[in-house]
This record gives sequence, structure tokens and C-alpha cells, in this order.
Amino acid sequence: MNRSLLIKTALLSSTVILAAGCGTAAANGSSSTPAVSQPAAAVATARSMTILTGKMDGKPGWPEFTPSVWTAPQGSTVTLTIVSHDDGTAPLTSSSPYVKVSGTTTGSELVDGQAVTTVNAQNVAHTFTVPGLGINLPIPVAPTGGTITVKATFKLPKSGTFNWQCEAPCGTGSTGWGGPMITPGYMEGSVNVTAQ
Ligand SMILES: [Cu+2]
Repeated sequence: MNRSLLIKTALLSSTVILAAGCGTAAANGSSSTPAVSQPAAAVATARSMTILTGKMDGKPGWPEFTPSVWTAPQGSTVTLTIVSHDDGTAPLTSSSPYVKVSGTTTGSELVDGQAVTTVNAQNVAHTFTVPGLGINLPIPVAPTGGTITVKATFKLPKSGTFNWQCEAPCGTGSTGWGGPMITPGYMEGSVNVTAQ
């Protein structure tokens, strides 16, 4: 067996152990290496949010994330999927920190399956930004009449209520910072991380 095949086999074995949830290296019988202890609460959790346009939610000019509040347990690793229907841009400046992905386990996010670390400032429609968790996910503009999907994985090491905010000026008023930008349930909400 060549080296890369060995590594593949080892990876497969550990995947099986993780999937089973209760396996050990000894039970697997394929290795004499001591079992690496997994963090007790390394629970994989999936969450999803949808971004509706104001037209869709019945309040023109007021796009919204729904649900705007979700809960996950402390210690979990969350894969968040955000499906956006919004084909309107809310450009940032290219020097804005919010064009960059941060806080994810890979350092990137998947946009329609493609890993990116930044989104072109002119192409940003929204962001999902959680300062208390160091998370920023820029959401690109969706194709007209279609959707764009942003997927990212991050850890939730501490419990508490963490507010999120869209940092792209997608709201009302001359600056785009009014209306939905300052109203919970639209471009603001929270992530509630429950203590284990
Ligand atoms: Cu927004």
C-alpha cells in the first residue's frame, strides 16, 4: 500500500469512527495508535437562514433574514446555510473589513459550492456579521429571479446571546442604514448559544 493510500484509509477509518459516534480506535482494529480523544461536545449542527427581498416579505425596501434568531448548543460546530433571493446590491467600500470572510473553521465560505475568502465589494448584497463570535460572512447578490447560497462552518465555544447585524447598507434612507438595518427581525437578530 502506498503512502497516500494509507492516509486515505486512515481518513476513512476516522470518518467511520466519527459517524458512528461511539467507536474507538481499538474497536476499529485497524491501528495501534492510541485513540485521539474528541472534545465531548463536538456536535455537528446544521442551521439555515433565508434572505427575502422586501417585495417577498410584503414590505418593499425591507429585506429580511428569516429566521432572525436561532439557537445552538455551546461546543457545537455549526454549518450555516444562507439562501438569498436578493438580487439588489448594497456595495461596501473595497477597504471594508466586511468584504472578508472571518471566523469560519476553514477561513472561507462556500458561495454556490465554491470556496471564497472575500466577496467583491460591489457585489455584496448583505453580510451576516456576529462581532461577539468574530464571524463575518459576506453574501453576494443573487441572480435576478434566482438564489445564491452561502455555506460556512464555525465553532461556538462560548455560551451567551450574540447579536448579529448586516453590515452592508441595504436599508432605507439616503445612507441605506435606516429601516431594516436597525430593526430586529430584518437585518438584525441573535444567535443564542445554550450552555452545555
Ligand atoms: Cu442586509
